[in-house]
Amino acid sequence: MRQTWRWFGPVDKVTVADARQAGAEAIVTALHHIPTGDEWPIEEIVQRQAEVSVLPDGSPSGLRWDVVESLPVSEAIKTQSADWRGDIERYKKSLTHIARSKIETVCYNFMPVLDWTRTDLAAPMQHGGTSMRFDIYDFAAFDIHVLARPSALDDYPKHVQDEANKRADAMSDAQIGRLTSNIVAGLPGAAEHWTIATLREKLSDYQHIDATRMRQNHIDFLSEVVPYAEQLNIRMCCHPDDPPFPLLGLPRTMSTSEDFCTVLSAVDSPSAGLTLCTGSLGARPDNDIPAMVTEFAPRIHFVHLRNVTRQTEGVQCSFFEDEHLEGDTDMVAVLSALLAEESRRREEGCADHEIPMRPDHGQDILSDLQRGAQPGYPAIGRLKGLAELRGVMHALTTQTRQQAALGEHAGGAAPQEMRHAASDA
Ligand code: DNO
Repeated sequence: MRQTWRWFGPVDKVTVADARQAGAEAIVTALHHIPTGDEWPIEEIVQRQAEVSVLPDGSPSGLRWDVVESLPVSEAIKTQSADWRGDIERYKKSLTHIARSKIETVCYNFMPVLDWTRTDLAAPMQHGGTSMRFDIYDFAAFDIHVLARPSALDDYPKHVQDEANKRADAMSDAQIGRLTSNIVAGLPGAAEHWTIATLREKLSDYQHIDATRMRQNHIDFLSEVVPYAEQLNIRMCCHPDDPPFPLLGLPRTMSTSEDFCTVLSAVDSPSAGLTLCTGSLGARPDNDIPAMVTEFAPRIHFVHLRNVTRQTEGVQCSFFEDEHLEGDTDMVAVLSALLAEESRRREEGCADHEIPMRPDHGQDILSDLQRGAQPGYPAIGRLKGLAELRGVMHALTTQTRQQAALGEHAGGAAPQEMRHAASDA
């Protein structure tokens, strides 16, 4: 797999030089300063490519911009309101410019209003570092008491409401302020940043949009954009909802295998695919991620690898971002399935046989605790995650290669998947 690294551009306190030392082979970035819905001018793409390719002393970094994460989809497109058709035209123009710049993979999401959401950005871990958490009780306390959404109570079971009430009573103004800003201000990479007032307005735009309508709007968007992306040789890949369940009464429709199946079979093109994010999908007990890799294999165009530990029962749960090989997802099984898919593609001679992956998020450890990089995107925590994942990939590839060699030595035909892995060597 191609080991990539997310970089937020020149404002990022973790530099391209840091990414290189972490062993990254390519960069994932976006033109985060361009407002959602506007066209990405080719000159700006080219400029960002140049920023990726050189180090501060002017020497080449050896890295290139590999994946766009994200080309955001506007709220107008998600709700099919205002100038959504104009936004689609501008989206296509941006795709044209991205393709001309020789970038082939474009990640996006179709989450309504909020992108990824956490309640705590720096929860203390036993080892002395910090990590991000989503706490369903704190989230409900925000929804019921701070946002004061009229139908909030309908969305939480009684025991969650009771605990949320207690928490809201016990929170200081500073704690309420921090919780509110964590939820509404937008985490790194989020295309939109709200206040309580603008969030309320946005929620009202979704009054008549249920999950079925939301899914259809997504399919309509892809039906317009994907045939065009196909001509440009661009692979679009939708990031799952994070967390993978409805928030604030909004429909989240890219949370499960069934969700992906509905959309990807309605728009059945290799240019419509998914960003397999183990951390997002893993926050739901009913998502079997290794099985999802096998189910969607040819449509996986980009991979985010991280792990979460769920801390409460049920679909709407609390969780924290664990170390990359800890947590509830069997990362070895996920990587094994992904490597098998890469081997299959290689055997078939696919040009895109190597799947770009990145170590998604990281805990803040060591000097991360002083550096103050973007929440979830520290240097050392991600470097550690990438090193661990690289170790697993190396072990799996070596083992399959050795088994295949043994099989050949014994004169027997190597089983199919061994031959796949052997051809990777
Ligand atoms: C969080 C990220 C997401 C992702 C978008 C893709 O860390 O994985 O913000 O970039 O949802 O559109």
